[in-house]
Amino acid sequence: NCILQAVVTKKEHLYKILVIGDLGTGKTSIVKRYVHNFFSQNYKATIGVDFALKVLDWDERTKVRLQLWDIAGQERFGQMTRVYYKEAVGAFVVFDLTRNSSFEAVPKWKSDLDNKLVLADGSNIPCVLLANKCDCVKDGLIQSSRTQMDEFARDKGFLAWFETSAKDNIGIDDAANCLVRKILENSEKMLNDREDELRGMRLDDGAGSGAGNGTGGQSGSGFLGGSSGDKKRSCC
Ligand SMILES: Nc1nc2c(ncn2[C@@H]2O[C@H](COP(=O)(O)OP(=O)(O)OP(=O)(O)O)[C@@H](O)[C@H]2O)c(=O)[nH]1
Ligand SMILES: [Mg+2]
Repeated sequence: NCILQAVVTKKEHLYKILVIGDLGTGKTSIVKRYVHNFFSQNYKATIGVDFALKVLDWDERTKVRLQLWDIAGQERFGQMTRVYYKEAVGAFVVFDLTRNSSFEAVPKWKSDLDNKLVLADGSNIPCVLLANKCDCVKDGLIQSSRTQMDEFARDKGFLAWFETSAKDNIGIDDAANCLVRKILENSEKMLNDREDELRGMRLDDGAGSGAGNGTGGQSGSGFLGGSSGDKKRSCC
């Protein structure tokens, strides 16, 4: 009985997540490390898009399936990106710490994303910036660079940024957990907004029908569209 109840009450979510950024920054390597705990030095450019599925037992009541869309860097803000972006609820933008041009491209990837995709409530999808190949930077980033990165990420509307290495398995789980936490928060909020909206509609119906309200305890003031419009950004 207990097992049956646990199965029944477990919430399952399927989320589409994008992995974008310049050619050769390590998108495929990050996905492979995250999903298969595997790394290879060989570079094989992605053509179009690759898919991977990561299943997380988030907590005892929540299972999360992440459908990772690993998009070829060579797609560079083309028409195809719009098709690939559709219905995604979160994203990683990846740059290569050893290649400045890949960092300079970050704002372009971010604005391409924001221009082509918004959530149901009109806000941008949560996006985490990954500074990859940190194993190649001797002693890691210095403090002033970190402060600059904090500012850059905030300024460009990223939820957070992480130093990562697909090679040495650094930062990837933390970055993914940060993104998933925000996505779950967003979907909970959207669900609540929708429930408020439906409740408002029901109350409105009751008031409109004229005859003394049937459902006990509901007072008259039905209100519609209770969306707060408060799009708070936060870092985890
Ligand atoms: N040292 C080091 N090399 C890495 C890391 N991540 C990826 N690489 C190497 O960088 C090269 C490119 O990696 P990919 O994962 O294929 O890059 P990508 O972003 O998927 O490239 P496209 O598919 O062309 O967009 C490969 O040779 C990888 O082995 C890392 O964290 N550290
Ligand atoms: Mg790739």
